Amino acid sequence: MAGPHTIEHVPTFCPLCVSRCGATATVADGTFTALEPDPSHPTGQALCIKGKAAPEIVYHSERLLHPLRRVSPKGAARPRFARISWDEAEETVAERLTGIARESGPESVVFASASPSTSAMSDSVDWVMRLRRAFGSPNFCVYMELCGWGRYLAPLYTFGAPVPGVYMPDLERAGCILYWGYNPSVSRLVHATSTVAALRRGARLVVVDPRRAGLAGRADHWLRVRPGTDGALALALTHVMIEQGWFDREFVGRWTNAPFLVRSDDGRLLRASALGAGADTDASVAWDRIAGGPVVVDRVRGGAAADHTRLALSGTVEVMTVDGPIRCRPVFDLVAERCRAMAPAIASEITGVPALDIERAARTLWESRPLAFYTWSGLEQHGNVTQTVRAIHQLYALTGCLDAPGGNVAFAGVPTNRIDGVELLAPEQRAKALGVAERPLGPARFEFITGEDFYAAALDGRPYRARALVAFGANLMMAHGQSARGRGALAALDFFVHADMFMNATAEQADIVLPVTSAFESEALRVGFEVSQEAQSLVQLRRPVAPPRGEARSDMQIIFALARRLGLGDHFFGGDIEVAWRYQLAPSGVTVEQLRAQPEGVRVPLRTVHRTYAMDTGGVPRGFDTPSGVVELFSEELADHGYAPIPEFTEPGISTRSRPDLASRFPLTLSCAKSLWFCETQHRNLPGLRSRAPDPQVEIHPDTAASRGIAAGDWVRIDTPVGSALARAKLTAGLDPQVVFGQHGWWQGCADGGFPGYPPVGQGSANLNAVLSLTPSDPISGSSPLRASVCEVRPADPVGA
Ligand SMILES: Nc1nc2c(c(=O)[nH]1)N[C@H]1C(S)=C(S)[C@@H](COP(=O)(O)OP(=O)(O)OC[C@H]3O[C@@H](n4cnc5c(=O)[nH]c(N)nc54)[C@H](O)[C@@H]3O)O[C@H]1N2
Ligand SMILES: Nc1nc2c(c(=O)[nH]1)N[C@H]1C(S)=C(S)[C@@H](COP(=O)(O)OP(=O)(O)OC[C@H]3O[C@@H](n4cnc5c(=O)[nH]c(N)nc54)[C@H](O)[C@@H]3O)O[C@H]1N2
Ligand code: SF4
Ligand SMILES: [Mo]
Repeated sequence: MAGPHTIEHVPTFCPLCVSRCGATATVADGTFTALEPDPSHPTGQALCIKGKAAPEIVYHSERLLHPLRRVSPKGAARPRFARISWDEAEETVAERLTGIARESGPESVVFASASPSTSAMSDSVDWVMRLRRAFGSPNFCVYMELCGWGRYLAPLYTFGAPVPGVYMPDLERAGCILYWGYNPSVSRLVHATSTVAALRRGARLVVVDPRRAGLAGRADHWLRVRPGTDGALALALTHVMIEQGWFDREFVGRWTNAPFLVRSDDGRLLRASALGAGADTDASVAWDRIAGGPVVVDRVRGGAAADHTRLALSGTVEVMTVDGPIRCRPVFDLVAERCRAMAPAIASEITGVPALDIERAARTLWESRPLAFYTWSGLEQHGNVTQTVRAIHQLYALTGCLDAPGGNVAFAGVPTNRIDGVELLAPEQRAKALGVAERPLGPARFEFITGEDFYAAALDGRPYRARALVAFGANLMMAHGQSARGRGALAALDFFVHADMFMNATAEQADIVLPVTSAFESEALRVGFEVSQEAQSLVQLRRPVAPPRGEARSDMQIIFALARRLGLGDHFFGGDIEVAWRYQLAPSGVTVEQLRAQPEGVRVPLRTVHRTYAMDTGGVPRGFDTPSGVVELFSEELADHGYAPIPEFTEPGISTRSRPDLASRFPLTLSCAKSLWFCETQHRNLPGLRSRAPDPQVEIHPDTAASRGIAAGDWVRIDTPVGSALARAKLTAGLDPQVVFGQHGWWQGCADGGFPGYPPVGQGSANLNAVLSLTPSDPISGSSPLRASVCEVRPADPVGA
């Protein structure tokens, strides 16, 4: 007979992906049984099916329960591990890392983490950074080049700020929303629900996506771009806006470097020093139309240059310089020319988007202001990403909506102490980041290394050997292109420790594997939920709703314990997590006790401040955090390094157009997108999810399929110049017949549901990344061309037959 039941409802949030949906957990007699949406939470309008399946993660039969040590040689087909104690595991890790750092420098130890957008590593990723920096390594491998570059770091070269990463779309007030290579219906539920609410109140929506996915079906304009040609489309839209005068003259003239003169002799900005003025030598120069002469524009634009309406935006002028007369043109004139070369009729042929649709969309973007935008994976994973997002940032600058209500705004954050240890890494160590020599402006400048650079260092010792890897989650070899090269790189390491809830294809190459609690078994601190001012004002301490499985420990516990063993305890509050949180929270006035007493979270009253660039700071405006203090349509920093200073379009490096030699064998364009049912390479082992999406999928146009003898549901081979991967055909009439869409992340079996696994590489593999290339990567960021390459699709033998 059943005893008395206790049912508890615990306010919490789901940390499984970037949405971080507010939720209520049901705990029945000590067992976590369900997760439901909590509409009182600013991100709690809905939960996706993955969140609802959370208890399956907690109680899964294949969870890692004990620390393990490898007992079979690296590269063995079936790796074997033996159980060890935490003490032995920590001791081994500390001893090996210390030894390797002593012999080869701490930079030879690479740190990695699962992306905080696809895992609960958002709870602890700042502490991983702190550990890495305290240890002395500048090398963090966390998919910056595939996931974050276009949103966080590339925009620094235009805006001096992460737009749209930190300057998020103000969906509650936007008149028009632009989603470019972003499908929140799959990837961030909270943005999807707030977008639907915005559409209900009359906001317009423009979606740029090769697939009619998610909200594209409800958009005023769905622009079906050919994968990887988004830069051309952005320039064409911008052309229409410039031609029609659909741009904010005040903002462009005053707050961007549009009026700055560019010399025709060297293509660089004209400097005051060239005028022989002697004054502010580094300042730029514009052309005063009224006075008919050059005028020095310093950072804050005092004097004659203060009246930006006098400054020319077009035309060619001759300026008398110390080198004689030089013909110059304002930046804006060059921008307009570059865009004119990509007028809709031309762009249409490149992108596949009809010219009329481009013109109409441009009108909506302008007339339905304020415009708020977001870009993501559809743009990040390309060999031309930096120039593409710069072209979009340029378009956005023209609207003048940055930092204005209803545009992209920085919701005020709860004040805290920074804990990522930025002060702990010496500049000379920072300068050793892998890849910084090849791409000085790329992610390595910010201590993020690419998969390609990690593999080159591990395999070829270029520019020095990466000898060890410390990974918190992350399925590196499955997540980067050329998985076989990735596996080789992992096997070549002298030491590899991996912390995870489950064994994965990457962890199989580890020397030590550490069991991690799932997000629902550990306490975690979240400061701000990003998507709105209300969300960003919330601080929540997530409570465990189930006891840790086996001997599993949270990432935080592992990091803090490891820090002590490595002799870095002083940087980690003596190894006491609670003391660390108190330090972090101190400026907020919120206490750990308060958070424990209020599991639904504490709201700190905060207000969004707009147009901070115009704020007065001691008589001068604050400006933008760029070298010139204004938005840089023309980037001198890019020019200094030999890159195009004004956004341009280049055809993807492996496309049917750029590689006619490949086009006959591989006539189709291959891209990919995330699955609604799984996060990245995870979750195929959960019966509740796998039963809904049992097989890897490739979307293909019905005509393209028919001409190859492929019917809906058939097993097919996706052949690329790198190899073959299996998938089942899904016929999608909305696709361009020349374009197919695969899914990455397939390897895991689901024993509890009777679904097969697939080898991560080789015969029978369904791993799309095993057949995608890491190169040719973006010259500025090193991003891989995972979303625009070539393939052929052929019928395959049924899997498991
Ligand atoms: N369900 C689920 N949610 C997730 C994840 C997951 O795996 N599953 N992963 C999380 C992570 S790590 C991330 S980074 C985010 C990503 O979130 P999103 O960026 O929204 O992810 P995707 O759906 O892969 O890509 C967005 C859209 O880009 C389109 N696209 C593909 N190629 C191109 C192109 O060349 N140009 C343009 N314009 N569009 C293109 C795809 O068709 C897709 O609809 O999602 C997070 N949330
Ligand atoms: N072809 C193609 N390739 C892609 C992408 C694509 O769209 N197409 N997307 C790219 C992007 S945007 C990203 S972000 C990467 C994602 O790459 P990863 O971040 O490596 O992706 P996941 O598959 O989510 O792997 C996570 C691993 O971390 C573990 N894990 C989950 N939660 C935790 C936790 O809280 N703690 C610890 N210690 N471990 C945890 C999981 O069990 C799993 O083994 O893939 C990239 N690769
Ligand atoms: S979208 Fe789904 S997986 Fe992501 S946080 Fe929300 S419920 Fe969790
Ligand atoms: Mo990501």
